[in-house]
Amino acid sequence: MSETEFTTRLESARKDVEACLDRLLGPEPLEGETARPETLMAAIRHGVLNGGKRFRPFLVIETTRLLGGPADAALRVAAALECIHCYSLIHDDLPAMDDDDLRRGRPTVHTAFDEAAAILAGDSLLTLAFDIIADDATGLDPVARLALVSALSRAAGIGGMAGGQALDLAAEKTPPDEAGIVTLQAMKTGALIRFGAEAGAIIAGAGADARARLARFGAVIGLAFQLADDLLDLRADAETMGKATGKDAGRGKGTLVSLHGPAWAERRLTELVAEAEALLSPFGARAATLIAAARFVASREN
Ligand code: GRG
Repeated sequence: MSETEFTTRLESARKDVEACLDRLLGPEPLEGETARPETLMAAIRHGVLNGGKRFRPFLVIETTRLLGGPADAALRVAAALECIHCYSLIHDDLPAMDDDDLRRGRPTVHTAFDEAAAILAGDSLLTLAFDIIADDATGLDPVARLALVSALSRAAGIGGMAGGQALDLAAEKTPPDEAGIVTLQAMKTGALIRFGAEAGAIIAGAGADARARLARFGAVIGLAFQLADDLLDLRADAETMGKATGKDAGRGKGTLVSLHGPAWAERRLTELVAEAEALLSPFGARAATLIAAARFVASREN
């Protein structure tokens, strides 16, 4: 698949996901809700409808398509996953964590609103994600919905993203060794990406083999995603050398790139893309979009 064809696919998924998120984040309370407070909704919308790549949702949509699963269910699960990703970014930007003023080129939620609003926007998105999946409107049988809820809880929680963030904060005081860095990154960044790929198998009702294969594919491109992110940070550091201050100085410290250097990272990215392709080889030509996704991750520029 050419880069242009891939970009068209990614863009089309992005539009669908954003339209779905826009509907799910409307002002009208759902059955069982009392009201949707205006300022809270504005903070949530600020943190979600603000121009992300929507790569994790794309994986849900494309892995479901690969296995012939229902596209409307995939779209809702994709939107749920993006809600969790956006919650994590909103909380990560808080002063108690990364303390960032800008996200996706716009003021962070706590900067545009306040810290309490950012905490509550994140909390609301985290719970909403599970409601979106559990709702009858997702259209999957209850066993599949429960499997998705369980897999997403584990990807986002103690042994996944939140745990990875805890390890990352601890790493500022005690730098981890190489194995520690790999574990931290697999949890903090990799777990949601892995879920994005595995979700298609659950939605399509695929067997354990396909599910394990797609989960492994997700884990491999999750590693590539983080490695590419570390390379981008290194380049940004090089550009701002001498100008960077405080937390922005040396963002690339404590990463595999800082341990082994950019040339090693480029080689490792090539290996990871090859591994991702090999994992999808049983699916033949139908896997072309996901293989292009692996290449996109490794060569991304933002
Ligand atoms: C607060 C529980 C909690 C977790 C935060 C996601 C995260 C964990 C921290 C973000 C720090 C960071 C920049 C990690 C590197 C990889 C990453 C997740 C980048 C952002 O994801 P993209 O590139 O962003 O998909 P967009 O904006 O395109 O959605």
